[in-house]
Amino acid sequence: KILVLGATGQIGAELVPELRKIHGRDNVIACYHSKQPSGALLDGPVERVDVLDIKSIEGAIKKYDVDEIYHLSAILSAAGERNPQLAWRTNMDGLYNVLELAREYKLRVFWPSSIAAFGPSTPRDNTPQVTVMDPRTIYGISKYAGELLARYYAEKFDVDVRGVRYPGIISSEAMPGGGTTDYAVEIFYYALEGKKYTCYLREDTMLPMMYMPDAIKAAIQLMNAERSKLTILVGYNVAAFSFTPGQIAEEIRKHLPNFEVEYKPDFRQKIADSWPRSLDDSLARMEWGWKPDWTFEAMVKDMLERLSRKLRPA
Ligand code: VAH
Repeated sequence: KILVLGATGQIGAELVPELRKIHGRDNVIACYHSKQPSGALLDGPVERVDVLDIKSIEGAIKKYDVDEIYHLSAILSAAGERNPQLAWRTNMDGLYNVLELAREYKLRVFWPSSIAAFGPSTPRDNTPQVTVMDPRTIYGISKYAGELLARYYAEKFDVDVRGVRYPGIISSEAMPGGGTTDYAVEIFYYALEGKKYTCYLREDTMLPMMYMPDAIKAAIQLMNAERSKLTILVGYNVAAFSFTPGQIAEEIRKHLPNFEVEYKPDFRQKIADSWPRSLDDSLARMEWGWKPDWTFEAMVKDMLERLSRKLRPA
């Protein structure tokens, strides 16, 4: 049985249905804490779990006879800067609790890191897998520390934990919550509602991004990989495409010609400027066959099609 912690978040909302298709609806438990599950998540078992309470997670592990955990619960980069103490506890103690239970119950774990683990002195173009890491957000610090802690548990206690460093993720089913890359999802809603979008990043801010179907594929592919072939286990760079707010606005205008965007950078500009513009994901390609399916143009077209169906129900 598989426990998905953080199932009502941006990734969980699409990962749970995909895992249920593969493993069977009743074998994937969608766990939530503050945000109530809705929609497709209710097509199978749901459970309220507090990742800061190890007994709460342990209760779910025993109740469902769990042998695998996808631990997605986290407070993201922008939200974390508004409450760094809560972000550190949620991101670090939550991961620590999951790793301790994985050690005790011999569970397999998927846990994502992020490009937020890089920082201002990291080479920003084609950022290598192994390079200078100096995260400056509490979220990025917790993600880099999480990579070190997870790898320690893998080496010291033989815990089978695996993960990738996700770039910004664009999704049609759930909004991201409190990230720096959220603009790349919000912008589609404004375009489809015929409203001008005020972007909180400069027009030329280049960031690595990925469409959700590819993000889900990366997680499942890595968890299915032959463990002996994985040299770093967690923190694999994975990339699909990079774009700027100006470029995605231009691509949307190919479908919605009158769409307008104005740029009013806020505190998130400094976060974005500390992150890579593009990633080198050759190690993931070499060790477990990573390769994105979606191009930037195909993602924009698919997002507009899916959201227009959602916004104008038949
Ligand atoms: C964020 N969406 O913006 C997340 C992600 C790389 C970005 O970690 O914080």
